[in-house]
Amino acid sequence: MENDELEKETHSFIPEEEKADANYTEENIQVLEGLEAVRKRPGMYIGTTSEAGLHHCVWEIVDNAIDEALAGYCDTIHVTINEGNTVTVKDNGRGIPVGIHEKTGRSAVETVYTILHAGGKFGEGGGYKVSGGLHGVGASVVNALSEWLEVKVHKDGGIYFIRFENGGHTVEPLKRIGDCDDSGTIVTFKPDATIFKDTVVFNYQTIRDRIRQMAFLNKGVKIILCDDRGAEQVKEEFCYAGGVKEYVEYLNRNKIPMSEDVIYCEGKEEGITVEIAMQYNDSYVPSIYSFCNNINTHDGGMHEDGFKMALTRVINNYARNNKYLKDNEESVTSDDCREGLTAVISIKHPDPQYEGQTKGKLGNSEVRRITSSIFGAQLERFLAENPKIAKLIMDKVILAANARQAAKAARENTRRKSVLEITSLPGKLADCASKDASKCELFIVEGDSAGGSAKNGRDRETQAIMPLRGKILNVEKALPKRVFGNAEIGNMIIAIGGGFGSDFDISKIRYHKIVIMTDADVDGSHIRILLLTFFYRYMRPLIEQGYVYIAQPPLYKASRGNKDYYCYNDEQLEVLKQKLGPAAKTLKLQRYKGLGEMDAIQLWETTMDPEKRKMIRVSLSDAMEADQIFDELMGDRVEPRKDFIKNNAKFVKNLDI
Ligand code: 0RA
Repeated sequence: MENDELEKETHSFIPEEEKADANYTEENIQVLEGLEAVRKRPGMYIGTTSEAGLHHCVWEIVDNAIDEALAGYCDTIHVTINEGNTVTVKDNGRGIPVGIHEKTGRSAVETVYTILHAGGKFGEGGGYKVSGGLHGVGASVVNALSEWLEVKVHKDGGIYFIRFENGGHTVEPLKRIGDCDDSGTIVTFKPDATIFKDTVVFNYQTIRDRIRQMAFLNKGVKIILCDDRGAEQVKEEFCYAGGVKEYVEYLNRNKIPMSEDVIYCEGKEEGITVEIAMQYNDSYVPSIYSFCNNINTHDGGMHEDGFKMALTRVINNYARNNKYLKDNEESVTSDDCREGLTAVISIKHPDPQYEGQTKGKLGNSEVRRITSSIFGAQLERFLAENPKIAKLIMDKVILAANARQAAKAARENTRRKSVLEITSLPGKLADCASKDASKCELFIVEGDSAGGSAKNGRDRETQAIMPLRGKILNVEKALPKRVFGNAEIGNMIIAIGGGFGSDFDISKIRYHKIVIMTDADVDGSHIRILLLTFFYRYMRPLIEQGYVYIAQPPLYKASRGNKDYYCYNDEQLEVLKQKLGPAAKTLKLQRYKGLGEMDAIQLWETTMDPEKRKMIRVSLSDAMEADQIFDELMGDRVEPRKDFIKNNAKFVKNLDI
């Protein structure tokens, strides 16, 4: 039928000029005005014309293929970054309809790519667009912002082709260029450099990360990513039969999961699909990621609320029914239930409403009830069927509840104390002279001996020293509860001066650099983990605003004659040896087992002197990244070795041998 219509157009007896006129309807004027509007204000449609906007174009085209997959007609998508910085997205779906569209008098393909509000809703049961993005205008927006764009459709035995240039102007109408026995759609576009002024170069990592996420969120869809720009083709394939379940395993890859099992549930009510996976790990931080129609709802919303409600309700019920909580004990809170929980909540909604300043919050109120009921029922069943895992969960949640109650008691204690002794700073603190917080640094130093060296070596004007006894490293597991019983931590809270928890007031802190200085061994890394976790949980703005640092003491001192070289890692030592050549044999090498082995002058020169020291700033800018960085800092195995190559290069340059 569609082919007949196509025939009609190409072989009609109406003279060419008249035909052009006849087709120059109001709709066609609207078309050009529509695409022109996109070019005038691209930001309205893709947010920005920076690198992010450039990539947004790729997401829009990929979204269309994903929609075809979600409709059940496509299982493989190829995304290729071509030489010359064009991108091709190929799917094996039904192919975009090629027949003449009733309203526009143009082929459906042309209509989709040129009319701003032509969604996927033509043809029977076209279905809704669930992959977020621009709700069906994506194709035309990308076309409007492209130097050129080509579409090939394989459908009903024919290959059809159309090309647009210069912001979506049809070069010539859709035409049949060959035969085929498969079906699908192939779109290639070249972003317009006059629109994307910052860059038109696609970033492989950016595309890879999003494609991987898309594959996690749309289970079973195989997405093959190729980068054909370099001398050697880069090719990666993403396909996850387990969907969000595998996503959670991936997110927990650097953590130690509480149990191998990932709790997974899926359901559909009132046309809304809900998919949730969760797994606890040995950390204290919740990592909950929610999505609606494959878009990250970073400010949560009704699906997240429904999930949290059900989680808290089901855990409390199970705890009471199975005597983990006694009748006279108070219920666990929602926060208690989320400590160390990694979860992915993904829903698909035909008509999502987004709220909030950045539209990152899902507002549809029915979603809360539906998510809560689907997830609640399946979690309840899981706990009943898996009592061993249920026990691990109950123990963890109740530990969190106890810790919270202990913290509350400690807070009340601290408050009472601070009223009485409001001016007294801890005796162990060697404070600095300056009262200008923006210039002041607090070094938290492992061990009294290193603390002594630090006190003697420091710049008294701006550097304060707070030694910590090694003992607190035992609190590793039962963290918050014992933390508050710990005098050292109490001293630290008073020294920093901004309070803690929900009362924490960053405007009151006494130092704008809090530097953790521990030995480069396992104990040192435990203390660092403890302190970081403590700051993250109880003084989070300190980390969020970049006030926390990790000092980098050297690992080796290598001496030759009267020259000393400090090496901060094994790689640097290797570089030094190579640089010295045969003379390396005469090096006297000292491996520092702890900060305590350095005298005051050495500690100042290598680790504390603002002119020479290297420090790592602990930054947790957004939750996703925070999680990753935290993993790196928390992991026993992976030391925070940033920009190793860069540091090394610098090191080599400064060597005057
Ligand atoms: C609407 C209806 C039909 C296919 C599509 C949309 C479709 C759109 C895109 C965009 C990228 N790839 C696509 N694949 C399919 C099916 C109409 C029919 O049954 O012939």
